[in-house]
Amino acid sequence: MTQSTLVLVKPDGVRRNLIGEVIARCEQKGYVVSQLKKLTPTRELLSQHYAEHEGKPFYEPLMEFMLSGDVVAIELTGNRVIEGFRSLAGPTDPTTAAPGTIRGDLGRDWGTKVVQNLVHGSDSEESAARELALWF
Ligand code: D4T
Repeated sequence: MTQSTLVLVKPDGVRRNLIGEVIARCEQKGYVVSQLKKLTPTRELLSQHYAEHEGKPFYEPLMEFMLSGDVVAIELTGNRVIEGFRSLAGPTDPTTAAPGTIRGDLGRDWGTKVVQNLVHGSDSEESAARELALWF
């Protein structure tokens, strides 16, 4: 069951020159980069991407953060890649994400209103299909 997932290197990852590090971890795990692009996302694209979070206290800071610079969008492919990439990324909070994960090794709390956690990965097949259609 080959799957694809949407991986985003968020503006903090791009600013810190970690695009290659994120891609290297994906490729070393054995997943394949099927599509790749760097872009400045629009508010419209982000509001669709984060529709589930609209109205939450961290929504506006999240939008501002995601609009603060370029993002790299990646279609990553392989068997069970949706759960596989989320395992590589680690949990949302980089302070407690385990060492060995992208967020655990490379992220921390910077005291910002919204957590800056370097990457996004789709959380289900439905999300992956929806998000890949939005970004590619
Ligand atoms: P994404 O979607 O960006 O891969 O992150 P997660 O899957 O790990 O987390 P999410 O969708 O629940 O949250 C999106 C984004 O909002 C930030 N956030 C989230 C936050 O600052 N405070 C919070 O309480 C939550 C839940 C972090 C990621």
